[in-house]
Order: sequence, then C-alpha cells, then structure tokens
Amino acid sequence: MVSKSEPEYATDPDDDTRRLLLRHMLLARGLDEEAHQLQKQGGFILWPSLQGHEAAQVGSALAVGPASTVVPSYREHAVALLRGVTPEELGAQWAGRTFCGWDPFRVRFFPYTMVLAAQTLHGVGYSIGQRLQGREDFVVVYIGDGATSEGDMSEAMNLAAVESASVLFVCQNNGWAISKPAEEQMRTSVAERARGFGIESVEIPGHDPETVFSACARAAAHIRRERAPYLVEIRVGRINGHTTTDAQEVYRTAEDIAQARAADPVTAYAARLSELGVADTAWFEAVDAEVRELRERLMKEYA
Ligand SMILES: Cc1ncc(C[n+]2csc(CCOP(=O)(O)OP(=O)(O)O)c2C)c(N)n1
Ligand SMILES: [Mg+2]
Repeated sequence: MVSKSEPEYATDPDDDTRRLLLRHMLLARGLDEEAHQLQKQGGFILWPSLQGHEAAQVGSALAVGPASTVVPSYREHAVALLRGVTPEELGAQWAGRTFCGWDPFRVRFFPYTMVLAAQTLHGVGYSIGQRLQGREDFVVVYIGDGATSEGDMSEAMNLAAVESASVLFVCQNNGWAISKPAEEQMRTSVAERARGFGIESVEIPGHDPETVFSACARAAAHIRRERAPYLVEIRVGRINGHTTTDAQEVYRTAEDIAQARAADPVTAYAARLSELGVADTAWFEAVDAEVRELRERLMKEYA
C-alpha cells in the first residue's frame, strides 16, 4: 500500500470532487454503450470497451490535474473525454477516418498507441525532453498488464529510473491480455517489478475511484517533490471482451464474467454517493441529460 512516510500528501476527495468523479464515470459509460451500438450498426469498425476501468481512469486522471501530459494506450476513453477530447474526435479513429481525431498538443492527450508498450518509451522520452527545455510538469503513461511483458516497458522503466524522469506509470491490470490471463504472464506484480528497476510503486484495487484518486494524488506529489518516476498498479475487472470482435465467453468462465459485472465500479459508486446524499435526484437527472446529449452527438456523426 501507499508508503506511510507521505501522510502530508494523503488527498481525500471532497464532495465536489466526488461528484466530478461520478459524473465522468457516467459520461464514459454512456460513451462506451453508444460505441457498442455504433459498432453493431457498422458506424464504428472496432471498439475497445473500457467497462470496468472507469474508476481507475477517472480517479487517476482527476488526481494528476490538467497540466500533465497523458500518453495513453488505446482504451483510455474516460481520460480522453476528461482531457477535452470531444466524442466526435474520439470516434473518428474507430470509424476508420483518421489515425488520431484530436489535437494532442491542445488537450495534452497523445494519440492512442496500438503497438503495445511503444507509448512507454515515447512517454519517458517526452518527459526527459520536457525537463531539458526547463518544463517541470510530468507525463502520465497508461499501460495494460499484458503490455508490460513487452521489452519496451522494461526499457522505459529502467530509463525513467536512471534519468529520474517525472513519469507516472498507470498500469490498469484487468487480468487479461486478450485471452491470456495475467498469471500466465508474470510471477510478480507489476508494482513489484517496478521496484526492481528502482521505481517506487503501489498496488491498489480499482473499483473505488476515491482509492485511485488518493493513491494517484500521492504518487503525483511524490513525482513533483522527488522529480522521480512512480508506478501505480490498479487491479480492475474487465466486463466486456477485449474488443467488439472478441468472444470472451470462449475462454472465460461465466462466473468470472459475472463477478466482473457484479463489481461494476459505476453502479457501485452511483449507489454510494446517492446513499450518502452527496448526489441527489436532480443531480442524477442533469448528468443523465449530459449523457444523452453525448450519445446523440456520437449517433449523429457516426450512425
Ligand atoms: C507489439 C504488439 N504485439 C501484439 C499486439 C496484439 N495485441 C493487441 S492488444 C493485446 C493485449 C494487451 O493486453 P493488455 O496490455 O493487458 O491491455 P488490455 O487490452 O487488457 O487493456 C495484444 C496482444 C499488439 N497490438 N502489439
Ligand atoms: Mg489487460
């Protein structure tokens, strides 16, 4: 867990932040559901679902703030929206119209990377370049569990460590690399591996956005203070197949899929904030309207 030597950076989200966490999770879920429909109708060629990853993505992205540069993998749609990528811009790639639908410099969210782990070296290199140009803020690199098996990830962690690069590695460990289970790819956790390279790290569950937010806020404080890398491994559940072309029922047990659905981070957090009175009916109605508008925009552009 998070080191006890950093209590001054323990950042618990206040109620405004909690509503923001939930709002972005609901928007991302709406986007994902609409994207599935569009793929069935032929508007999108492919869609990698983020369902189950919402708390990990929104919690981490809100914790690091808007100034850092995000270097994503290919599933970070919640982070993209949060950074200001529009639904139309995000959809363009999955409709096969362009390699990248947004301006990466405007939103500080780099193009999706299909070549597993290539983004890790791009991110570390970019961070080193930033520092050489006298810029202080850091880079957030997203990676999946399976992609950490690529040599690029080992090179990137080593380079980040020896150069003391200001990089936050966020590993969303959903337990699968398509059909290959994580336990067949590694003997230690990714967090443990990072420590072997000399990078401080933490491993956390990823169903509660507040846990993710706090861990990533501490990690960000560590990076800013030490000017050194950090890795957060977030264990998430994968609700859908790897992409819309993947029939996960072939290689996953029904219980395993049911378990991931039962641990849905979006419905759980919505219920919690509702019970706590942090979000009321009027608030939910307003966010529902936002979700509907987002879905209609996507439909109008791609159906
Ligand atoms: C270099 C490379 N090898 C293989 C692939 C094919 N491939 C695409 S996604 C994937 C699994 C990645 O799993 P993980 O990193 O855990 O991310 P997840 O999809 O689970 O979010 C594989 C093997 C690829 N895109 N790039
Ligand atoms: Mg995975």
